[in-house]
Amino acid sequence: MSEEANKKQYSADSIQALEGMEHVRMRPSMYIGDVGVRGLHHLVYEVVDNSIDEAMAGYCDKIEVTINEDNSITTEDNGRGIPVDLHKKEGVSALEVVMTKIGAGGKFDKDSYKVSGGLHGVGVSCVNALSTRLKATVYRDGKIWEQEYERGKSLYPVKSVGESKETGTIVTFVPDDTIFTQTTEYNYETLSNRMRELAYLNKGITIRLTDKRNKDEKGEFISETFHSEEGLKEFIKFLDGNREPLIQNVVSMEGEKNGIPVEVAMVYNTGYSENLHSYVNNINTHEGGTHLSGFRRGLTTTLKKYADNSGMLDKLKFEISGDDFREGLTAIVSVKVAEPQFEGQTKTKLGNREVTSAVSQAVSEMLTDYLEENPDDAKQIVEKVKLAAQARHAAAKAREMVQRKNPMSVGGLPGKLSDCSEQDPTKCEVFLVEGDSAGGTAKQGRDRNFQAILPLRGKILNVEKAMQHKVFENEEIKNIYTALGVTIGTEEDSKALNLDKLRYHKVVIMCDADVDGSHIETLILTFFFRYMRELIEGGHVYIATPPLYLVKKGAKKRYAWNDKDRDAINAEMGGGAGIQRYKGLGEMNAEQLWDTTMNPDFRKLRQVQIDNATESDRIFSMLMGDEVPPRREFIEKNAVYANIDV
Ligand code: 0RA
Repeated sequence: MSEEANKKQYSADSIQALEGMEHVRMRPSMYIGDVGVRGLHHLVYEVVDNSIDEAMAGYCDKIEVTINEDNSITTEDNGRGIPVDLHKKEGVSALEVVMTKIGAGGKFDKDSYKVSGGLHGVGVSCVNALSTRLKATVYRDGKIWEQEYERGKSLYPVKSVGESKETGTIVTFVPDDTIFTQTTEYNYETLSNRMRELAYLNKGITIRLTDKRNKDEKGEFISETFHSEEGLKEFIKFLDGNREPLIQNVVSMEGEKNGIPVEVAMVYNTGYSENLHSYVNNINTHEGGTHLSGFRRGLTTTLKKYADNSGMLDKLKFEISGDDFREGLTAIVSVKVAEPQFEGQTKTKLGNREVTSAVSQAVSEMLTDYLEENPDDAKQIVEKVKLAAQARHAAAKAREMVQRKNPMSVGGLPGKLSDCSEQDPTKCEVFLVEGDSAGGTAKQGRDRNFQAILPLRGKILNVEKAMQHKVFENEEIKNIYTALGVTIGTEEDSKALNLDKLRYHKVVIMCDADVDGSHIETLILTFFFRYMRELIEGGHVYIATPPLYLVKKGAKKRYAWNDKDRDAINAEMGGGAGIQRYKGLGEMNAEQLWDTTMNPDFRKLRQVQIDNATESDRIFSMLMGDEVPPRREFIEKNAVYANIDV
């Protein structure tokens, strides 16, 4: 190429690079999912993923993440350091290319083993584009190198600022508040859960998280160090620690099948729910996919074969179904796939066909060995499967009853439901209200055009501790199902939910603002989480927040949702206002309830989101399970539910 052509080529490429970075700023959601709390935290995961890649390639074993006082983030690792030599095509340092070119990603060498790379796999340049400032410091080739950027543009060429024998990369970034307009404040708990998860998924690495915004009693910064020697085996003990084990051992395996690294760990508990967690390249695949199918297949065939040979099921009069093998099962499946295909609504379902048989084989081998070596455990498991099959049989009957029309009500809807007149589900809301009396007030106060009311009598069943057929037989739960218009259960998966006919796109839980109210709220959320998770994931579940106080002076009346607002309003009114503390919904009249809690123009609805499904599972099993001490400890520590982010 002539020098002229060369120049032209270079500037053309750099324009493209610029466009790439501009595009990230123009359409950030395309790269990091959203620009809310999730997207903000995603920036950290993106950088840490690169460090994890280094660790998986065998070059790094320490990662430090720091939330700085100003909510900027610093990550530091002891990997090889981002290369700083001249990038021939771009004519600048490789570091600059990695930081400022979209799609340059991490490794240039196609053969290098790269399987991580974040949910969207967009690379650090994306973090750079979405930060007002970023500074990269690289320890490599005996020197310390540095470059800084402003909204993705380098401020000066990479320079050497000192000498060092160490290797590694330090990145500090300030999220751009013109992009993350909702908030730029990091949540320690959210980052802590993710770092813990990463440490379990990548054993041997030490990850330290420090929060420089807060100090503990000893005057030291809040900090945690995560490290796991046994990986998934320890992860599952952490996850299932609040449930009573059926067998004492963790069944686990780690290996490679058809070139795909597979890790599996499973335990059985005495409960009735099935808790499967699956990961692809450290990403939680909520929607499952081929690796999970492989796990199910391997589990079912192996256990079925064992059970048939044992003769323990000889007297059973009906077929065992796949579900029966998974009652009381908690399992984690983690695979590393070089070119993962993600499908599904939230792009968290693995599509790669070849993975199914790899996982299925791995599970069969692992389980066959285990059952042979542990006949007592094997017997316990088969007994449990048998019980599950019998219970399922009963549940199927109960479900038939739910779906058959209830003669007590009109048009198959529960008699207690006060429906709205609007028929378009996207415009409709249903309030699940604690108690008949508050239900009555809500019924008077609502806008009957689009708001329906379903009163619930007292506490609904704790589904965490109940067998499936008890859940389907429960009166209040039946009412919820039928009111929402969803169908539940199919042949192969009794928990599959059909949301096509969802009658209301907003489902609002409205309880008293007291201990009982929050308990009922948790019971309903547990039910949704275990049996209708898609409803939460679809963004349909909300929590109403009634005010805590009425502040009154003369003809002036204002509501307050917390103590601070109460005092501020009182001060605004010149002090000495009368203050009424609402203990429950029942103390408000219809008009007040409408004004404060139901009127879309003024109410404060909180949308329920699942931030980290694995951690949410652990929390629900703790909140609603048998073990009292961890629950008390948790409730004392957290006024709100940590990861069931409401
Ligand atoms: C490009 C190539 C190589 C490593 C990295 C990037 C890298 C990126 C980050 C981001 C945070 N920490 C990181 N560590 C490394 C390969 C380096 C080589 O071949 O020597």
